[in-house]
Amino acid sequence: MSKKSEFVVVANRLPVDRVTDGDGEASWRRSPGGLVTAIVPVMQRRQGAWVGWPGSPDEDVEPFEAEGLSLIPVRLSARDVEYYYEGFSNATLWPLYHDVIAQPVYRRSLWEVYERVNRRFARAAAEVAAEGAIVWVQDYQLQLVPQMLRELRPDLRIGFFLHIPFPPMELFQQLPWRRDILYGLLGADLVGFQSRDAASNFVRLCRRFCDLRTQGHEVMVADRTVRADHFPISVDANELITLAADPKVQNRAAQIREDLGNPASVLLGVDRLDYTKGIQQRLEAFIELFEDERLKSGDAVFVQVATPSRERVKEYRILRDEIELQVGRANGLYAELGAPIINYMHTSYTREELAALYLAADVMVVTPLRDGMNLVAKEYVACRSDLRGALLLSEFAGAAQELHRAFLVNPYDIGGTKNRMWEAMHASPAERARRMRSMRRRVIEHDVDLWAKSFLDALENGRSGTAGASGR
Ligand code: ADQ
Repeated sequence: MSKKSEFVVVANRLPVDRVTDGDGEASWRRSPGGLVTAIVPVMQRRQGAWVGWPGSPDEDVEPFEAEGLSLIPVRLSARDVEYYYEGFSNATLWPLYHDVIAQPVYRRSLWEVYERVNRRFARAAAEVAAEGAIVWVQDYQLQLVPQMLRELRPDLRIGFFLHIPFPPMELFQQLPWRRDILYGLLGADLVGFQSRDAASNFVRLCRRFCDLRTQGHEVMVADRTVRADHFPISVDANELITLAADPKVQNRAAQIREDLGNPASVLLGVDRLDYTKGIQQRLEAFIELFEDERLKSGDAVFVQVATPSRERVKEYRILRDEIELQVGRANGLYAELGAPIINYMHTSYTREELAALYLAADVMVVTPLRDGMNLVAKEYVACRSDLRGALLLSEFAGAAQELHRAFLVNPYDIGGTKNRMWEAMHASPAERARRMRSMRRRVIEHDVDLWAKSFLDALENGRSGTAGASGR
């Protein structure tokens, strides 16, 4: 590899998807999503490179340029995908880091592949990074990369950001490879989390399981100081405001309401189909309002959009079946001909269609059992310049730390959720506007640009305990 980069992002996936046109011609298109939108401008300014998996197993892809980015593919075999991605990342770490909502799988064979694949990512990053470059590693699939990279390239300035929660001691303690993960992360100069609690959990665990000295948010490792801090991620508020102001999107929102039969209340859920998102619990609360005869068909419609996700992992298949059974049963009991009480869509939507759905919804229902942040809550708030929507938000979403004026709920408490849902549906326009105005201020001021900038400023300017940072 000849061309070296001053700024390198390392993530499980490359920020582009392969698309094939009508003539069978394949090309790469930038993936949708906040992370990509936030980081791409920074990369363009700094000759950035992005290291990641292109998305199909057993395929060798040469480094290439797309969307003005330098992309460095990492090859994964079908077995790697099964053991490292579906296995250790999504069947071990994901449930463990989300309060053990599902039972984590602890298998040595998964761990071994996780380690091997992390090393491959670290090598690829080491090869492409210029002397003293900034390397920003993303998320739970790559927690060993910081340490592996530091061993290969002590001159680099390494940052790590975890997009999901970081569990407390009582849970993390279960992980047979707990020390390896902690030391993996400690290879970074700065370890970023979504919440203050997550950062504190990490520091406490380093003290307890690695016997390291800590002070406030800093951990002393040999001759270095590693800083742990929180950087709550956000959305591109301007993009969403523009989208929501587009007459095409607004007309589509009106059309959606009409298609739903213009009920008094439209409630909306938008999630990856994941057991952490609390989809069953929120639908249960909604269905009980019919059972209790507080609602009848025509009063309210729930639109649940569930993006297909991780369908090769067993828990996800079971969850899909359970939700589909629940929806079918509820409609069977309470719907009238041509007017289901729950509209369930197992599909992905464009940004325009999502914005139209947000505008059509009187109550946005975001009730995860645990969530690092939850961008859907912030997207909804950004879209509602009209101040007319209400947000029902779980206390267990990172977003609840910032959006205090949402209708907050404990999603495990079905009775409480049901009453709060009712309250949100019947709140006066003045109350909705008051709450929404305050939440919008937060989301607009703390957008995704500020998130990326805060992290990178802290990484570049933060105190470094080592000469390895090469004078930066
Ligand atoms: P996720 O668990 O994927 O992210 P979330 O933050 O809600 O959860 O982001 C989902 C994104 O996908 C949103 O931008 C949303 O608009 C989009 N999306 C969802 N359903 C869609 C659909 N049907 N069609 C199109 N787009 C859809 C992880 C963590 C979160 C954390 C983020 C970012 O679990 O806690 O907020 O990373 O750090």
